Amino acid sequence: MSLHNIKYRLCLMVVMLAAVFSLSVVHASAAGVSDYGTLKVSGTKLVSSKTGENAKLFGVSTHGINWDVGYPYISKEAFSTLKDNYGVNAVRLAMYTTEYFGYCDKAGANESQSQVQSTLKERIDTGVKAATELDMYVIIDWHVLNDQNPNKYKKEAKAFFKEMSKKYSENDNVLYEICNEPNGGTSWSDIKKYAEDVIPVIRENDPDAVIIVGTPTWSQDVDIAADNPLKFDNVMYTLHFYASTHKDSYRDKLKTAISKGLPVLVTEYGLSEASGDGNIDTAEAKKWLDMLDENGISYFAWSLSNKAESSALLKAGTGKKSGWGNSDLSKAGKWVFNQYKKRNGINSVSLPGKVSGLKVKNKKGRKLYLSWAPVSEANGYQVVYSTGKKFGRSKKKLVKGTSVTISKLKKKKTYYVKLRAYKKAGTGKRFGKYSAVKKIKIKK
Ligand code: IDC
Repeated sequence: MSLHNIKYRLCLMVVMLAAVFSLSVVHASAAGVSDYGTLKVSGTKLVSSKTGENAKLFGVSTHGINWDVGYPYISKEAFSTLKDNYGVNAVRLAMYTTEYFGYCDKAGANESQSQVQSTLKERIDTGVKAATELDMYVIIDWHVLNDQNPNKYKKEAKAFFKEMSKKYSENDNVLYEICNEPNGGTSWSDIKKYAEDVIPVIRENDPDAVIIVGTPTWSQDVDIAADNPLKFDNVMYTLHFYASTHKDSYRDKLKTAISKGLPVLVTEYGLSEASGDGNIDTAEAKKWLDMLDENGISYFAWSLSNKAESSALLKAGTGKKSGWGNSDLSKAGKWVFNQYKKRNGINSVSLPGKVSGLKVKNKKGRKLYLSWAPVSEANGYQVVYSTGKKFGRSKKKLVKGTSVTISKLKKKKTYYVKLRAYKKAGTGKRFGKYSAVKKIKIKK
């Protein structure tokens, strides 16, 4: 093959790759914080305080944020890939309390305990900020595991949740999970004692945040919690399952809990065995998700990681920290995200058309006036503007009509503006193609 020919083929490949890539970009988003608003618990369900409808979270949990297979995925880029490509609308930040340089027990790191703690709190802050900017919900998870009984570090937990609930008291999108998985014989009454001490600490700063409480035996015994629930509002109880290990008898526990009126949230599930590795069982996982959907229960997949274990959603060892396509996902990841796309119903409507006729004019006082031609069947439009050609650090705005004024722009700066139509679909929105980009300089 001649050199020319090789060059030609390489060019062709690049063009084809670019075409494939552009197909996988942003086209949908599940219902977000701007749709549901603050969440609250009503009966057995998590509901929107705005509309009263059942709020459905299609969630993903990080791996331990203490760990190099977990924290690198705490970013706006990673979360927006989850949101835009798969309709994920919530993330869970799992912070181990003991393992892997845990918050309470650094276990041999070459750092002081308080350095470990401030690093972990910074990671949480990055995650909460990213989720907030992306209109997503976020759970702050106190990941009790090796420490078994949450009472062991109750003092630390109270201080931690006091700080978190103060810091995020204005956030509509933060949920608190106060003990991941009590185990080692920890009883429901032990857990209740812990919860009764920790919940008021959060309530003092954030009176109506949703608080999630773990249940005995690695958060399996929701049936036991249902016999004697806590006396607080806006509390949910967690059930965790790993489909290859936990089957009918565990679904029966859930059935019992629901029949007794317990509000349940699945903050962790996997397709794998309980170890997080081994066989994956999609048939059992499907039974679980069907049951959860029928009962309006939200769920979070464990875990957003490239660790070589079958529960990890990314392909083992993949280097990409965001922007994953199908080939970057593990078997479990492909299955989970495919289910999310089906179950959130976003793809159930056709794409809206591309916006045409965008006009942009300067308006007095550092403002721009935009107008465009309507797209048939659109429920609204998303306007995107930025001072960067490539729309880095862009701002986004949802608009119902076919014109809008955007303000607080920077004097003498050149702005790039584009927009796309959306249709309401399932629990979220489906976006059409972007209009042509307009460029305009803000007059002084
Ligand atoms: C697992 C991780 C694994 C890690 C192990 C111990 O997948 O890489 O080595 O923890 O820290 C849970 C726990 C969750 C477990 C997961 C799979 O909440 O921390 O993660 N699992 O074992 N409960 C049931 C299963």
